Amino acid sequence: MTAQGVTRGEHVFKLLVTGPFAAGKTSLIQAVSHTPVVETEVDASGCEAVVKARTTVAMDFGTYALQDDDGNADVRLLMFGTPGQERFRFMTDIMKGDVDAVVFVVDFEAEHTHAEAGAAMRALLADLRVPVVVAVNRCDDPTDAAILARRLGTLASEAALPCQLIDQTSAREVAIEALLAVLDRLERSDVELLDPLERVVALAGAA
Ligand SMILES: Nc1nc2c(ncn2[C@@H]2O[C@H](COP(=O)(O)OP(=O)(O)OP(=O)(O)O)[C@@H](O)[C@H]2O)c(=O)[nH]1
Ligand SMILES: [Mg+2]
Repeated sequence: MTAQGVTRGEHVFKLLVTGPFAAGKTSLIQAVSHTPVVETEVDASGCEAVVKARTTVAMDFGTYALQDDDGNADVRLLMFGTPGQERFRFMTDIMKGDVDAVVFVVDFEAEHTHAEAGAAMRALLADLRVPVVVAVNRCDDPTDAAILARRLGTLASEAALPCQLIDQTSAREVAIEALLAVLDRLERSDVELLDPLERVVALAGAA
């Protein structure tokens, strides 16, 4: 188990937020983080600059905490976002240690990225063997999101969410889905949590 209790009763999980260039990884972390986001965006150059003005060159870091009724943080997600450009792929290798779940972000409308995204996602999951949540950005239809996720290579049991990652509520749903995937895996592997799953699900509903 990679989760560590930082204070009594607190659980900390590490999420790796990754996916193709311009999929919406930084947007997700910016939308949900409860702490100022550490980001490493610089002006894009070459053909990337046509797609968007700024691009991540090292990592994004943000946090998301779920609190109980007394305002104590019971669960904290540490979200590490990778760059999307191929030339920075080594950053993913640096950041993927001790990950509890992967949030794989893909832009539904950027069809030209999907084949390569699928290959990268499958390789990553074969290596890490952790739960994945596919965040299908710029998509409103759960069926479309599920079909794309299956095409990328997920199992039917793995979560695929349609989302608009510039929207806080939508991005939060993705973060909570990732937490539920982590907890589900912990339950299946009989790793003891101090608090039962039901409590965290209730907290997620109240967030
Ligand atoms: N309309 C719309 N735009 C979005 C949405 N999510 C992200 N964007 C925009 O898409 C662009 C790319 O988003 P980023 O979050 O920078 O993408 P990224 O995956 O971090 O990109 P790299 O780090 O360069 O790989 C930005 O201009 C965002 O504002 C969305 O849900 N709807
Ligand atoms: Mg980025």
